[in-house]
Amino acid sequence: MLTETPLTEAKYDYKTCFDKGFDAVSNVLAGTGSDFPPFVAQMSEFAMAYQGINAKEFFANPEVFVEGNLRTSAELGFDVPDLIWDVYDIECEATGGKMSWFDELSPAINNTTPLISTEKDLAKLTPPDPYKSARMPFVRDVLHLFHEMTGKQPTIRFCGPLTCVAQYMQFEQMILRMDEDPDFVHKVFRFVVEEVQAPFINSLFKDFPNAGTNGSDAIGSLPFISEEILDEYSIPNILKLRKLCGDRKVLQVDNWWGDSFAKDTEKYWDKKLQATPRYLKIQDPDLFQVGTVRSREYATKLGVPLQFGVDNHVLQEGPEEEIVKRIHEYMEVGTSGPHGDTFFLYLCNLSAQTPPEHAKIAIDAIKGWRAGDRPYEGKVFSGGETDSAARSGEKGRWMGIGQGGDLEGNMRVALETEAKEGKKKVFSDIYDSVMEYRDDDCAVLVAEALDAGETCGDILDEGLIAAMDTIGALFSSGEIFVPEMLISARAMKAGLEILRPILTASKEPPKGTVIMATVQGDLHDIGKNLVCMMLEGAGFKIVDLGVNTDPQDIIRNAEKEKADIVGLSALLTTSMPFMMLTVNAFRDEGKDYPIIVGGAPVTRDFADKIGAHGYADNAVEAVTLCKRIIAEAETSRKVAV
Ligand code: B1M
Repeated sequence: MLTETPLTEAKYDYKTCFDKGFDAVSNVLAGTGSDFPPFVAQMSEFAMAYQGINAKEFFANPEVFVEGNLRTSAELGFDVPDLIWDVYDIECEATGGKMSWFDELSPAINNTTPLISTEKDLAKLTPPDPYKSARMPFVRDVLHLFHEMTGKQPTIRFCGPLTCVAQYMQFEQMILRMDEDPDFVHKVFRFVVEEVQAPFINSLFKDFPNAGTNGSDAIGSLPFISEEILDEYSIPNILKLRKLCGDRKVLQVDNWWGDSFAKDTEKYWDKKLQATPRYLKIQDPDLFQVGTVRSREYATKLGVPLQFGVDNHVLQEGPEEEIVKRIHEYMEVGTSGPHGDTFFLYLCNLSAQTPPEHAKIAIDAIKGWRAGDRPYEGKVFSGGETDSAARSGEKGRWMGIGQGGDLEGNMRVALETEAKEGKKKVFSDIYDSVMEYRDDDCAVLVAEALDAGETCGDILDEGLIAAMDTIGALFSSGEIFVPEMLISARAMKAGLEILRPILTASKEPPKGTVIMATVQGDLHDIGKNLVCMMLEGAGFKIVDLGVNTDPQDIIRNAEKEKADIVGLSALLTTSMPFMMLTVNAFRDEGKDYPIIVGGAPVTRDFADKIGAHGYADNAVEAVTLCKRIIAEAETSRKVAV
């Protein structure tokens, strides 16, 4: 239940109760070593829920935000409080980005209509005023209050440049424009870094010259981007921002994932150290995949301080034993070797849904280990074949990648050879144009195939769909990343555009119509969009309702489009209940559509529990599932006739 005046007067001395923790963290970062390994936690949403505060107040009222975080940290015994507001939004919001606010979840940019799509949009934008625009003053007030209440230097939080540009341009648009018009994307980076971020951060440094900083970079990691994008856009802009902010070494961006996807993990860590020179941070799910021992060895070799991050899902879902095991291993391996006294632990992240008991179990596990209680001493669970343990429940690797690689050797060559075997040249040329991301060629080849008398159905099945099948398999196996998938889908769409008028005129039906939506309260759409692309590539008509979608809107559109299937995606545990509400709304109104669900936190069990018709772990499975549903409907129609 949310209360209106949630906080009672403070009973903790915030000026002293975190002293030991602050000392330990600064000794770790200085490389001088700490008597005990401290921990830090991303925990603002957890604090909001724990204190029973409405998000609209928590993320807008500096007093409530700071007090809520400090009180929760003191009450639960955190080593240090770590105040992280909705860092992904501040810069874009202050430039005019549209925000969505919720009651029980941090606010977020809704970039369904992005702020920057064209040169004209960019030219129209006025840089924000760091002292006046939107919630930039909220951030300043939070830092001042934190300093007043704790007597400690605050940490200036900001959005990593690449994620920040994605907020202005929308992720897919940013990736596609990097391929089509890199100069334009570089211009957007220049605007964001030079005219928005640097002035904002420097204005905060004016008030707190000795503050620390940290940039959050959700999208700045593999497999959302490729190593080439990292090298061309991400790292240079982090370095530029550092330069523009007085060349301070503390200017850092530390929350990359993707270590387990890198071709050369140690080289990836070298790159991470450019973004965060003072320490190496490796977090789950990648840490569990790559292994703590290998990570520790690398940090020891370089003599850099090390941070290990425990997965949000483990902290949230438990079970208790998994939380304790994970923390104990990370503490033990992290503190081993000659540089073991420059290790700290990270709890990433305690969400609004993390039960307080789990937070307490985690903190007790850390403190118990420090006190010498070590039931798992000498045991290492990470880095082995048990990678599914990186996720709770039945799910495999992150975003469904890494489950399809059952071919030996070069999977791409094997799949391409198989797909093209015995194919007419015209179809294998179309196939190749998609595989090689050649949009213009794809459109020309499809037109030529039509002129040569090939049917739309054959062009789809033998050329475009066959290529998207291969792309899906390569994505599942981790051989290609999200950018390649987006770019190949663009080539496939160029071919599809040539067929579209003929398909419409001939009334040749698509394989089925699928309504797709990210559910209410949720603004994540990268996974949903990939599912849409794969389905479109498989010959389905897609009606994409976007993000944060009201159940009644979904019903209305399902009716209007005479949908064969309704697809719901969710990335937040907080938005999963809206999946259930949507399924219930269909049921209550007697609308019997097959509803399929997916998204990282969604499981088959959950799908069954809420009465969804189907569940898919990833985009490739979603295509198989939709094909099956259509085939079953076809069979029962025939039986009925
Ligand atoms: Co957010 N975020 N995020 N985020 N974000 C997560 C999901 C989180 C796990 C990070 C963390 O804390 N470790 C966490 C959720 C915690 C929880 O709920 N337990 C989280 C949070 C909390 C938040 C905010 C509240 C801010 C914050 O971090 N405190 C805020 C919320 C905004 C809101 O929605 N209201 C927020 C914001 C953002 C950004 C805007 C910065 C950005 C989203 C950009 C965008 O989508 N346009 C973002 C991102 C990128 C992430 C991470 C890094 C990646 C998510 C993603 O795109 N995955 C994520 C952490 C992580 O995973 N490392 C995180 C890639 C995508 C391809 O995978 O969507 O799973 P996925 O799709 C797969 C399958 O699941 C499946 O197919 C896809 C391809 O194979 N699939 C379906 C998906 N939908 C399907 C539907 C189907 C079938 C299959 O049938 C219909």
